[in-house]
Amino acid sequence: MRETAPDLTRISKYMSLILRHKPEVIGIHLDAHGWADVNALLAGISKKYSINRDILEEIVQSDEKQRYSFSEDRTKIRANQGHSIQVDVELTLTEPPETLYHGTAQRFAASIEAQGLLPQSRLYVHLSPDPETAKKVGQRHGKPVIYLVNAGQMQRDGYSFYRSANGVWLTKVVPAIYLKRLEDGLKQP
Ligand code: HQG
Repeated sequence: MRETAPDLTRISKYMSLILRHKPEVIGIHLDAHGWADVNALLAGISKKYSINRDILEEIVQSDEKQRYSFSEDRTKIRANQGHSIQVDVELTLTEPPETLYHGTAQRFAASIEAQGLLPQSRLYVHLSPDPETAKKVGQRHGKPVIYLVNAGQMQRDGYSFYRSANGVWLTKVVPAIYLKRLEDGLKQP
């Protein structure tokens, strides 16, 4: 195991903050498509963490959720999804599978069952392709609860779905009628 591994995680979290939420923390800005200049990003991060082009390449390549992409000429970088700031990362409108999943914490369940899923601070509601991934997402917030999302019916009813470059499903809102709580862990009804 490399000595620097924990630092890479810390730098990656800082990159998520910069590239999804607050580019101003290092005094840079994102363009309309969410791109940041790689050199400006490196200069900004290096005030806090030791980083260079090779380390950045390693973070992008080894990220377990493939959170970041370089532009074709590799002069720019952006987060693939998860933004709270208004950028257009050129998501592809994609036909969803019949069922998608959303993992959340038990304490949000009553509100979700009343209001449906809302994007909260992000631009989209994030949905997972399988219940195991949804469970991990839910666990970030507390005791996990998983919802089945009737994505096929939503699409037939006119809702749009997008798949990010790293395989996360995104949609603007999920009204409560399309949600079904998985009562028993990961067992499907
Ligand atoms: C909840 C991670 C009350 C929602 C993950 C969630 C994901 C409501 C929380 C990505 C609600 C927002 C996004 C309502 C939704 N009432 N609570 N009506 N509607 N909520 O972190 O989906 O590791 O913004 O259930 O893997 O948890 O960062 O969204 O619990 O892909 O790359 O409001 O972030 O990726 O929380 O996670 P978040 P999320 P990264």
